[in-house]
Amino acid sequence: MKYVATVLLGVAALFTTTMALGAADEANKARVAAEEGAATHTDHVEDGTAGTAAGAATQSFAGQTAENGEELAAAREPFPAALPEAPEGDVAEVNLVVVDKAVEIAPGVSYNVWAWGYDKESATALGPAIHVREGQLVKFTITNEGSIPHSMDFHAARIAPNEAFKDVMPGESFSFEFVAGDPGVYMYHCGTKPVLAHIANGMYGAIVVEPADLPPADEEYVLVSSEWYLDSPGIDEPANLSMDKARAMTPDWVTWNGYAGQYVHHPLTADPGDTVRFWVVAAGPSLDTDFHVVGTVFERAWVNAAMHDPQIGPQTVEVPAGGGGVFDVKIDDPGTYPIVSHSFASVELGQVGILKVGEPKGGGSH
Ligand SMILES: [Cu+2]
Repeated sequence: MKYVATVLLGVAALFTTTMALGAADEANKARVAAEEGAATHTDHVEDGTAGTAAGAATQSFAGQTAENGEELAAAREPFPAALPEAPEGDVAEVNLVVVDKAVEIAPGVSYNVWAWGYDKESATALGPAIHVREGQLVKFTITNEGSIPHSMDFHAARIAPNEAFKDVMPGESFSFEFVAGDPGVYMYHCGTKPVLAHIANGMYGAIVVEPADLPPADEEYVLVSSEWYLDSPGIDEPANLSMDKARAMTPDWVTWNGYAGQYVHHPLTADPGDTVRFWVVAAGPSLDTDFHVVGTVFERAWVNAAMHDPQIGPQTVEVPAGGGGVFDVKIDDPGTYPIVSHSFASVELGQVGILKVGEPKGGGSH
């Protein structure tokens, strides 16, 4: 109970002050809250339920950012959230390369990921948002330029996984194709064992399979949630995966599109009265996302990305790990509207962004 109370207090502070995640005092509150959470978890492990070496292995680095983290976050180019164009015609070619590299996942915090990209230079964690139209043939090629085997599992595909989703050795390429026959937004990820490690190291992304008959939207954004489990703070040198923390589901950071609070520093935008569509995937590897936009109600929600039958007017919708959802909001009043998982421990750990509608008055939040 103490942990819950501490998190709620920390979140209240986060929301009533600057919303600038990573600001020193907020980061400190987050760290203290998370350390108490880790302590609670350690007690649990010592009960013998998890059977792993706890203690130092589960020390939390939550909220620990570089001293110049705010400047770094402000200067950094955010992961593109805008839905890219779908290709014309009957075929969508998707060629992704995998490389090992260190990327930033929070202000001044770097981590050794297994990165996806259209080329080595742009590869990062997560992989690029892919947009195809219902009925298109997706011709996919993975090229593994990393140091260990990887693979590709498209949740949008109906295909024998033992053939299509097989491991691809370093230095090799592999192709398969499928018809994008089921509209929605889907997770894609590396399915090589241990899958927990490959997803936790950044090997996921979203593919939008757009149906022909969707009502129009003025702005469309793709948001992928995921959590990060660090074996060090990642400030002086890149962190690697803590498999103990990943198994225990005690993340250090939880992010939209791979970087804590990036759309607080670089808000998503809309004009008053716009219909804004969010294509949301919860990549996990283990946590769900309770999708909520503060200050509004969903105009339409295609729950579980089942595109035939939207719900009208829900406030918060669960997006399960490995699942998706599609959400329309229509906001008339200019302002800054936080985009969160309403499981607020995740906000505390970085899963918050801002939808900036028009030219807001004042600088604060609700
Ligand atoms: Cu992999």
